[in-house]
Amino acid sequence: MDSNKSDRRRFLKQAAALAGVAAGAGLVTAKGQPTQDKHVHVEPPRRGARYSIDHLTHYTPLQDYAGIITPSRVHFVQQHSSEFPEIDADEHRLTIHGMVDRPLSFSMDDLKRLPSVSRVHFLECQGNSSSLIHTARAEPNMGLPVQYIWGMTSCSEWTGVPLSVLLKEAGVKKEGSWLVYEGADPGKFSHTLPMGKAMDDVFVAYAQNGDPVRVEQGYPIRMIVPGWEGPFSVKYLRHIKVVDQPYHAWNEAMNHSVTRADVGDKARWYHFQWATKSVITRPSAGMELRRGYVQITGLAWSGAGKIAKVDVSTDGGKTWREARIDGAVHSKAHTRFNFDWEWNGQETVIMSRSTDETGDVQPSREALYRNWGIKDLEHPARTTHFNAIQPWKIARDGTISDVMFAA
Ligand SMILES: Nc1nc2c(c(=O)[nH]1)N[C@H]1C(S)=C(S)[C@@H](COP(=O)(O)O)O[C@H]1N2
Ligand SMILES: [Mo]
Repeated sequence: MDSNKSDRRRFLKQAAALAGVAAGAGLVTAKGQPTQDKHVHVEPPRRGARYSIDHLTHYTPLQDYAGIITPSRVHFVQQHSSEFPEIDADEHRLTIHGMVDRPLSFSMDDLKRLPSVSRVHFLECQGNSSSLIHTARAEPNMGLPVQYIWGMTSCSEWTGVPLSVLLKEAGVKKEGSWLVYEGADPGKFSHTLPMGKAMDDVFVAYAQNGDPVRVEQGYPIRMIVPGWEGPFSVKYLRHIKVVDQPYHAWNEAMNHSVTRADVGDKARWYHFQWATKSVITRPSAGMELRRGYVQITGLAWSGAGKIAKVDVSTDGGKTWREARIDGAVHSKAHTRFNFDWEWNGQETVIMSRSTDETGDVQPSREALYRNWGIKDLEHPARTTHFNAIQPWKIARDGTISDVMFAA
């Protein structure tokens, strides 16, 4: 072991030994956090609008910002409680227990002394862009279709401590093959994670775009599970238990599993990694187009890695041309694409199709349903993990509409 490594080990040991002692002052409290900017974000928090339990939802206005970083104040929100927990960061602890050699408890100060990483990653709710939303009626103040259908994804630069650092410090026992972990919100939102992913690129984030993690996003700490569906990224993270089997936490069993007729109505269990997706954010439904030059712009992403290319069709999918990627391409992150177009005033349909670095291509709705072995809209499988190509129809008068289920 080189001296640098052994220094670091000693440092980690000291940090762990500090655990349990109240950390110093100076951390921002929940009250000091920025709130939603009403000018940009049009929707106030709503209760139980689409779920049977208390639920707070905000959709990101994907059409209203540039580049790939979602301004923190308009990050989407999926919160399974009637209000956000107000946590005193000075008192907050993260414990690791279960099948470990040394159960540990970290204060925020302990965590900030440990080696950190800053990574740009998207988060996306398992229900984002699902056919359920395409066929639901918009409620007042939900914004344009690209916002309320696609806006349960956002992308931030997150900073925190690799989970592998914490788990190695605790010493995972041989039989420890899964984690089950819990947030400090009233519903104790919990999730399961296989050890392989936990040791790979998962981290415990305390910063979002340079600021402390926003209250709505899990202040003071949340799990970031890059590329996997939203519920894995537990907010207000409090306990991590190392276990030897997957758990079916409430959210996984009730909210996140999908039954399939072709396997005797058994659940497929929950999904893990997002497949590749893309959407044209401008021009999109609800906007009006003028003849002549049009910049088509949008976002593409994949849970499997980097975006390799994005193709755009301006003739309803008959022909495709490659879009320009603009700015940085991060792994498991939103990627900006632009495409120059001349609209001649004729009726047409525009759409984007992403390909990721593994060669996976975003499917049409028909191809997706074929893959899933389902035929129709009424099937429950349609409600999660939807990644079909989004067609926007342009009428001769320049109005634009969503034709996912009408084309
Ligand atoms: N503690 C806690 N973590 C949670 C949730 C929650 O309600 N409570 N919602 C989950 C779901 S369903 C999603 S999609 C993401 C949303 O993260 P966001 O609200 O920061 O956008 O957080 C996940 N983590
Ligand atoms: Mo979600």
